[in-house]
Amino acid sequence: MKFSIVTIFPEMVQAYLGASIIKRAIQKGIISVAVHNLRDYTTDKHKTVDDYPYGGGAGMVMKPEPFFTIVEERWPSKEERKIILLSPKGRLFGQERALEMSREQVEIVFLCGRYEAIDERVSEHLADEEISIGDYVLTGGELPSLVIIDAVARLIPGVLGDSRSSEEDSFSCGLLDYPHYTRPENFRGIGVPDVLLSGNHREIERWRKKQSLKLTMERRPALAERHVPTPEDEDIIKEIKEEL
Ligand code: ABV
Repeated sequence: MKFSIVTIFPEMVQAYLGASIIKRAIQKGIISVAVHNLRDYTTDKHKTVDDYPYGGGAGMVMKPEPFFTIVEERWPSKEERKIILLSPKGRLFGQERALEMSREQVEIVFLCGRYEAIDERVSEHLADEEISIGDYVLTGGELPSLVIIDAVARLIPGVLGDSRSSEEDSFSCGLLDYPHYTRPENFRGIGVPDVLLSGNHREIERWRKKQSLKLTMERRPALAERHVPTPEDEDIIKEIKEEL
């Protein structure tokens, strides 16, 4: 899967891409991430990427030309690209969108803005989609791009080791993850739930499912509502409610 990031701070994203699982996925050739400096697509001697806002007001606005120039030069065919603009105004990114993107056949290009804003013509006439990673305002689209690449990459077969499947983590089944423990069995007087030491795998699976359901109901009621329970889940949910 091919990703590109367009930014005025290539070094910010290169640092993250050069470590751990994403680094290995790139080395293995499962994903590629090309990082492009937006300033290389300016035409004036000062490499200007921003200007004052029409209508006045505080802050600067990123100019449309460098974004249009790089896209038209590097990804001229609309059929072979998906242009994503990161913005707090975008549609909210989540695990479902990550899974869809992991099956995407065309190159995904992230346009990162800085300063207060990007000229509206970029979102209206160049981007295919505007995406936000959450309801908070960041200083630029670089972290959101990396967040999305990270969430998408780990869903592509071969990126995580075979021992680590993405099918069991929080959200993949629509529920929060259950609690995990490792050695020692007694840490500063704090033990491990007996059931995990019992060797009874059916009981362990049931306990884990109950913990997941309970935590999701407590912390993320909207997520819990969307979960479609199996007959065994129904039984566990009844038990949780009786314990309240
Ligand atoms: C993109 N904040 S996405 C550019 N939540 C600047 C700020 C920003 C994004 C988000």
